[in-house]
Amino acid sequence: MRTARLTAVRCASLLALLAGLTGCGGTPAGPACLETNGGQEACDGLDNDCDGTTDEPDTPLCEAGAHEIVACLDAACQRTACQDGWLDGDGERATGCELPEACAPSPAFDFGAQAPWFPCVGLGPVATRLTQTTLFDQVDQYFGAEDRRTVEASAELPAQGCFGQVGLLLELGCPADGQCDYWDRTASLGLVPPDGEPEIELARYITPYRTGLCALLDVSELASRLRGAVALRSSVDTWVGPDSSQGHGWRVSARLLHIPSPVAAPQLELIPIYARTYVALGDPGNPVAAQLPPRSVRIPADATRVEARLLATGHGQGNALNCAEFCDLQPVLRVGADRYPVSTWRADCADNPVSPQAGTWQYPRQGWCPGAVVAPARLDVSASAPAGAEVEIGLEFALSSGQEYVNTCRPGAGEVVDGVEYCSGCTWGQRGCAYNSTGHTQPSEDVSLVLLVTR
Ligand SMILES: [Ca+2]
Ligand SMILES: [Ca+2]
Ligand SMILES: [Ca+2]
Repeated sequence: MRTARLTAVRCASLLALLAGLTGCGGTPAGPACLETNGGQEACDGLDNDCDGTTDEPDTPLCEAGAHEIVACLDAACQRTACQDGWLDGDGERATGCELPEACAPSPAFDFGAQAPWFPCVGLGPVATRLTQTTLFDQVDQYFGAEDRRTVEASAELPAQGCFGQVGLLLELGCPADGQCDYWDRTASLGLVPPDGEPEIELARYITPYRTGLCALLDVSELASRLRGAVALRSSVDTWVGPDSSQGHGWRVSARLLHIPSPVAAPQLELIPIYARTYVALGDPGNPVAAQLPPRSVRIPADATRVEARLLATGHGQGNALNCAEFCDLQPVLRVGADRYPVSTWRADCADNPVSPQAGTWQYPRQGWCPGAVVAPARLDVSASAPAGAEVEIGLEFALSSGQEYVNTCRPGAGEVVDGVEYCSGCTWGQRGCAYNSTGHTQPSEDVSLVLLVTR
């Protein structure tokens, strides 16, 4: 309770005061002041506590709604502003400033319209509303006295889950001296889970021969992991560096673009199955299952949909059928007893807008093109992965005809004559079985796999 009661307690004469003849302390008196609102100042145009000031601002007159700044103006409590970072999204006073600024609606961006090359294009009106977070900023990657093939970073992403889309802007440039690696290398950005789970491959791309690229990708399906503090890895499988004669490496930049929407992107539960793994193929003595053991996974009891997100690219040449870079070999996803062949062959490499390049960029390849991002395959496997069930998940590989691939052109597969091993079926007609680092390299598949669970 404020000190003011009837002002009369401090006055000589109550009657005189009521008559308006004299004021307190002998000052000329105005009309009599009677306490109102129990003597508590309120925002009502009255001097409720009779202290001579009406609706004095040093008194908390107005109660603020959610994230509001309010003031008593013209005898009424009014919102003068929303707190920083908040908006009145619904126009309703009762809900206050209920909308985080980051969640204010933005037009959606049509990432799919840029398939299959996903070049960097203007974001149009989307650009004004998105939140950008730098993951890597012109980071040099190379191999040499210092091994910078893999570099790590951390970032703080927006915490709120009100983003309708999450984009990835990837820029691959040449080192400062302009000397890009001469060769096409497999590269990826990985998300490192905090709890020792397998790394989640955010994006994979293949470097162009001796030039850079820029790609804009939709990674919204991973949105549930793209918030708050994250740890990241950038890997480029390069073997050149500052002292090399075939280019000096690469320079990597990447940013995440959180595009707001009151309707958040589905927060899929991600179950990482395989981090990016290099699997040797075509050798019955080294089966895939030994390199990539099947994993048993408990599907959440409230799962309504289970999808697989697979990244797979074939590498190696000079083998039987020129596998696995230049042959139509397929990953086959196994979920329980069911098998899902995935066609990865790309016959469109010659259409790549990242061209011309210095090498054989036009040739079709298994799952990739030089200078292009690798689009993940997304398969609905709900029918094979019922809610609550324990399901075994694995990867196999077969030729698109369904036949098993056996590389007859490999060390140990040939016939030894006078101490020299001779192979058959080699792409170039060569007889030697041994791998080298140029025209005859081990057939292999580079894979990563994550389950996306809708609950
Ligand atoms: Ca007052
Ligand atoms: Ca008042
Ligand atoms: Ca509101």
